[in-house]
Amino acid sequence: MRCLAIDIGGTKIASALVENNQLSDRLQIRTPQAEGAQAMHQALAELVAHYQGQFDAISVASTGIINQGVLTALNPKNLGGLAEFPLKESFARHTDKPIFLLNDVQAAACAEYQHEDKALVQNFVFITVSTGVGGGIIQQGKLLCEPRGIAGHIGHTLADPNGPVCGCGRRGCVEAIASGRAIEAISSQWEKSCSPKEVFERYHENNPQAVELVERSAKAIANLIADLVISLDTQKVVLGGSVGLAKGYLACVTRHLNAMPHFYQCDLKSAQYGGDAGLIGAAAWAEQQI
Ligand code: ADP
Ligand code: BMX
Ligand code: ZN
Repeated sequence: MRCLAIDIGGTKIASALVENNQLSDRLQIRTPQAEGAQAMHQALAELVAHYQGQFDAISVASTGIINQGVLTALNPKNLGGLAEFPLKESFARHTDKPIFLLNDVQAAACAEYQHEDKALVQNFVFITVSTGVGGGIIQQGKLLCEPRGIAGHIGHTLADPNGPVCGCGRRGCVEAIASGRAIEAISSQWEKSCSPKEVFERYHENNPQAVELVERSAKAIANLIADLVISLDTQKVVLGGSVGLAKGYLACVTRHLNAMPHFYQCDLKSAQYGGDAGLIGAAAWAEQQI
């Protein structure tokens, strides 16, 4: 099957044709910000038009809680204030082909779990550290996405009861401390303000402000992993997202995790598919549903 895979994140929308885990004609555009639902409809329409006639199905991996074809943002600030969007209907306007949908990080988990030895790893979690912090949980070999698409929203577990208020309305979520947006909220206020990408450049130059900020994010993710291991018997975690994949980040999380008692530790790796995990996982998910 030739699948048009679309990965909608808070910062970028990636798309590609996917067949047997191989990508072709990959495109990337910025996610419309503060421009409302109409701009999102328009962006998606243009994407589908580009691939028209070349796919057997569309599979969408999107940020947000995906339930009954509708995207509900847990943290609307990640989507420029867009709280709800009729994702399936938006695509159905432009195609008669089957449309599959799931959360972006749930999709990434499907992609990365494909190659695990199922006899060795039954409990697996993908964590993305990107615009937000998301998770895809595979428990006893099965992706948790029923009944409401909420499972895996581990970026909204508690990191610090006295931390900043998260865009979801709760105080002290992991996402409000570890995500790209959380890093940017602080680095944009520095005297020499900079982007998260530049924070990592300064981190590698041992700039104390940058080191503190990256350590704060990585420590929250290490604690999140420890909580998963002790509550779900998670055997392996894979990290993705532009912050999760940034040079030095995995090593930093690993150092914090290894400092914990051994019952809280697990195997920790980077996403093999890198920034394409969501696209490949969306296509794999569609194959599984047919
Ligand atoms: P999305 O959330 O749309 O899937 P990304 O995974 O690219 O997109 O994550 C976007 C976040 O990552 C933004 O907060 C951005 O500032 C940050 N970011 C982008 N590139 C880098 C980089 N090279 N190193 C660290 N952070 C980055
Ligand atoms: C947020 C939430 C999750 C998403 C995660 C990572 C929204 C809009 N999104 O926690 O559904 O999986 O961010 O998303 O509430 P990304 O955009 O950073 O890839
Ligand atoms: Zn939150």
